Amino acid sequence: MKCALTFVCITAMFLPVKLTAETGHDAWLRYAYINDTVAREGYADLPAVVVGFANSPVIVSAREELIRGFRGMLGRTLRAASTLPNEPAIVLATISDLRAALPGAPRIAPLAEDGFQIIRTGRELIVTGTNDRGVLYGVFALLRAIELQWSESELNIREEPYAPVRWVNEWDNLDGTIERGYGGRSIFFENDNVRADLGPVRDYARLLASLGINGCAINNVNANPRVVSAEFLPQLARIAEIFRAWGIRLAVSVDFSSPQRIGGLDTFDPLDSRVATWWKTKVGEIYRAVPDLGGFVVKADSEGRLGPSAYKRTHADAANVIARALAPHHGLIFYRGFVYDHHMDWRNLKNDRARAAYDNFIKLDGTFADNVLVQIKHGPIDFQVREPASPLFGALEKTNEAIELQITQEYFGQARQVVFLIPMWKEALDFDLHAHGAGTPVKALAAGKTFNRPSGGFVGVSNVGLDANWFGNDMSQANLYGFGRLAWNPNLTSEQIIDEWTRLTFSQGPEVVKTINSVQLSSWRTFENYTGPLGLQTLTDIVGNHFGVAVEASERNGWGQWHRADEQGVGMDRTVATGTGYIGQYRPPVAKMYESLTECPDELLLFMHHVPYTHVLHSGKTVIQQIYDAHYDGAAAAARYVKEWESLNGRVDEPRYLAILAHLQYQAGAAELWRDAVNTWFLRTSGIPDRTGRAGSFPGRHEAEAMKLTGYSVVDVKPWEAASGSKAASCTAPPCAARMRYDGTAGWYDLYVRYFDQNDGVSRYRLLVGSQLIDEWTAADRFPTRRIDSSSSTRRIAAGVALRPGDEIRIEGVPDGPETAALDYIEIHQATK
Ligand code: GCW
Repeated sequence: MKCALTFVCITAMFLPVKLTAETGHDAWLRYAYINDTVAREGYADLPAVVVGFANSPVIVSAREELIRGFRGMLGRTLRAASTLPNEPAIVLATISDLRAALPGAPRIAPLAEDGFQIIRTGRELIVTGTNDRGVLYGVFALLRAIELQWSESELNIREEPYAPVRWVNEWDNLDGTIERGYGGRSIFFENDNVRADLGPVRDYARLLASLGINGCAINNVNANPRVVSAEFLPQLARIAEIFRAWGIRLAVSVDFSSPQRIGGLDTFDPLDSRVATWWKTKVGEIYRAVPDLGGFVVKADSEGRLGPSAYKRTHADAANVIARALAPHHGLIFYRGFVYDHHMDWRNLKNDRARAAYDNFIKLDGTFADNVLVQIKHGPIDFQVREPASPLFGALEKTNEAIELQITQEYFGQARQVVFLIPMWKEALDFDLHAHGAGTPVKALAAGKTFNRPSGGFVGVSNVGLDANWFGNDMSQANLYGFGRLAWNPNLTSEQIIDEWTRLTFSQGPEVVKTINSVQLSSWRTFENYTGPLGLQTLTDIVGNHFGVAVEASERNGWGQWHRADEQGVGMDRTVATGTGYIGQYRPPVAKMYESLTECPDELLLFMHHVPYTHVLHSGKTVIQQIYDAHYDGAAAAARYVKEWESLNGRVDEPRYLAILAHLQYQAGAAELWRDAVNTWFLRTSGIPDRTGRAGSFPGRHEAEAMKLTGYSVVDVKPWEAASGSKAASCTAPPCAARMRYDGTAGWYDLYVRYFDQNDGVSRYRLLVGSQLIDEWTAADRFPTRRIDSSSSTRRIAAGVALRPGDEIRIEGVPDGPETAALDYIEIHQATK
């Protein structure tokens, strides 16, 4: 029924819709009721019965999902049947079952494993696939299409996955913590056992299956060997059973020294026959408990993990001994290419961690068993804000590969900031490495297409936790969604992916879609601008929590994330001519581009070259000016996100609206902190002023250390750029107060208080003008530090305060435990509202 333009209709269009509060737990599978009557009625002709041929757990999941989706989106409960009824039906069947059950059904052209086809015949709606999984994927595609309001005729969909391997890894520890996880504790483990309640695992498996993800390694690559001990296997079997119903194969990370640590042998030498026998027996035992185990992930000789080097054996020796044990069971081993020396001499200008993966693996090409995949991080270092694609993808011709992408935002604000990673991954996936002439993008190499490999694909490090919304930030869910969509079809664009995600996760409302898409799509560039432009890498505390800013944390240590910024210049010289030779690991057309100062793209300049600050970029700006400007641009964009999000008040359900608003407000403050820290560092180090005069000048700012302090003492903050003026006021002898006299003109002002919220107490703050209490708050956020530094630095804005010359502005701090209600500064700005 079309809505004629009557008074009732017009009023109805503008009446605020009461939005149901949401937790984010259903992510993009909310199946929100389609309010648009016309769109909903478009599906009125769809059959009312769903028939699932075969009673396999996957087909049952598919049928139940369809019922759930229809009920939610269309308000109709489909009848479930196991044989064809006397009326039109939605038929769920594999291609072979379909032939038997519905001989008149159209012929389906051959499809790759896990592929599916949806066919609307005059009577039936058929969802078929090469296997049960394909049928399930078809159901999810159908439901997605309905939620996106495709027309009924568009429901004829045929898809095949780009690659056979579409896995996620979880870095969960058996004690329930998660390495680099920001969404709460493990959904799998607790107190060294598998959790009693696996409800969240079921919900997670459903999310993964909706994207076509078909494998999940559930424990940290820094593996506890106990995960494959005899007493643990029945526990793994419980998780495998849940995964099975969603077409997901369970996998585990194993410790390479297991034969010694849990096997009772005195060795784990991969060439020792006792070790080979141990792996065979152990693998047999595991497959008895989990017959469809996907396989193992192995991190060896990396960041302190034991590996084949202990016996002077190669990575191929190591991978193959386990591969031979897995092969009879069709198990795969993902051997991580993340192997490097973290004790490198930083003074040697020829040393280079970026070289490590290639140098370690190239000589082994062709020696790995067919069920080994070398799992390679997308860039040569470690998920930095900007890296080139790893040259190893283009170098291995006779080895299976998988690309490792990091969904969890370890180096991207740890779910406290919005960073949509898909545009970054797309750049890597689409980058042509010229491995076999032109036309060999990373995605084709990783999927095994270029060199016709038996296996290959995509691995995403996801690290979801028990938080209702999985990641600690609803916006971060877009990265898991995007990973899964790209693993299925890397030819999708970032724009397509975010548009689907926003509509499914929030709403079809044009303002919502436009605003969220634009924030997400620009967020990587924004984050790069204030955390590491020009290929500098992320200027974070790389030896600590990877969260706050610490420009020199990368230098003068063995970890090899050097940017070599000093008084004269900045950047790593990785050229063949004068540098580490890393660029020589690329095939000639790519190497030629990176080697040349004039051809190297600006955004990777400092990753490839060491240049003076006055070097002029393609944009016509000098390097130093670009550093300054990028930081101002990034901080301005982050501030805009808050305003843009505020325009959605009332258009997004309140709990998610408020939670995301709080993250964006934090992010805007963090971007400002990074801007000031990095720019001050470069200003001081280079001695070259910002030609716009912004860097180093902070209008309206009053340092806490310059205020009249009682109970507070002034402390040095380290690294020096982490606090404004390098100092903070820390409350050591309460009661504590910091006072200043306002001497500006009378008017309305916003007061920005920058303070430190350590994670070992809940301090309280009060902001007063004269004797009037303006604002009070507690420092109860979760930041990864106990120290007064850039990781604990955050800000509170008291907006719209009337100030008169002579007013006293006072902040009172009440410390709690070791947390000292510390203060950095107050800034007074003209009110914006
Ligand atoms: O990025 C680094 C992380 C480590 C991680 C390692 C890896 C699991 O900081 O926490 O260890 O990479 O990928 O193995």
